[in-house]
Amino acid sequence: MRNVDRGPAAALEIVVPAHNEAERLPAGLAELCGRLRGLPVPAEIIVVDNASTDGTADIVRAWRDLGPVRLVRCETLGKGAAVRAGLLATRAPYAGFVDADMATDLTALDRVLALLAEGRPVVVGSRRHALSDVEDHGRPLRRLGAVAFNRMVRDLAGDLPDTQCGFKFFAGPLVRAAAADLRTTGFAFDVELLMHCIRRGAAVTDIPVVWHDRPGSTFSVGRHSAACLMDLARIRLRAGRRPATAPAAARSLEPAVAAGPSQAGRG
Ligand SMILES: Nc1nc2c(ncn2[C@@H]2O[C@H](COP(=O)(O)OP(=O)(O)O)[C@@H](O)[C@H]2O)c(=O)[nH]1
Ligand SMILES: [Mg+2]
Repeated sequence: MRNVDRGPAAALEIVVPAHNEAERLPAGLAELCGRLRGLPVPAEIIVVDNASTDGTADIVRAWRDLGPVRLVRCETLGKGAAVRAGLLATRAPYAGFVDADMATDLTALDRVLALLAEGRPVVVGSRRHALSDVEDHGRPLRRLGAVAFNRMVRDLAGDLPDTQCGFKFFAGPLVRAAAADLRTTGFAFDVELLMHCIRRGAAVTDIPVVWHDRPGSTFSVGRHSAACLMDLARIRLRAGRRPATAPAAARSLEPAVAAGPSQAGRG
């Protein structure tokens, strides 16, 4: 099969973890490829097929003629395991990950790139940023759970109000080192990944996002909450007594910049 001409080496690699995403992935890849074409630097996508049993891998193979997409297979189930495999396969100066449903509006990529180029080592989307525009159709239990979860992990994740947004970007060498240390395979992996970055002295910059409530979420409060709490307990045990936060401010506040055209703030 012919691959598209990849041109110059990618400055940014974006990991998309995908577990049985045959339905959502085509639209997601189309959106992401379209957005990458508008970026000021060459960028590539790495889809991590996370032990899928549907046509996820075939979709990615067919896509290689249409855009700069690589396929990595990860047999260990869990978003954390998939993101880790993808990040460890990156080589670019900047790397990050987004969810297959592209729920976070990709217009934020311009801001991400500008901040990374300025030398900010960790730039993450936050749905709880005062300037974020979050469309969330009544899932009060999940929202409440998210608030409680984020309070519990404040000391580990640099006081970030939203650790779970699937839109995080990093300096490449930093995140490859942090990913190598990552042990959490499930949904709580973001907390451990941020902790490993902060322990290396990196500040976290959170930015506003426009977030769309996309159907087909694979996270279930009922099925995944207990596992997340167990994972948190393990992260704490392994973290030991050392404070997780870097000596300097672990969270670096971004100046007030709007997330996009609509600015109905929800924090
Ligand atoms: N549930 C689940 N999702 C996974 C797994 N591995 C990778 N993923 C991916 O992790 C992302 C989770 O995003 P999503 O399903 O939209 O969950 P959300 O957090 O509710 O928006 C998707 O891209 C999934 O395909 C896994 O083992 N289980
Ligand atoms: Mg989603």
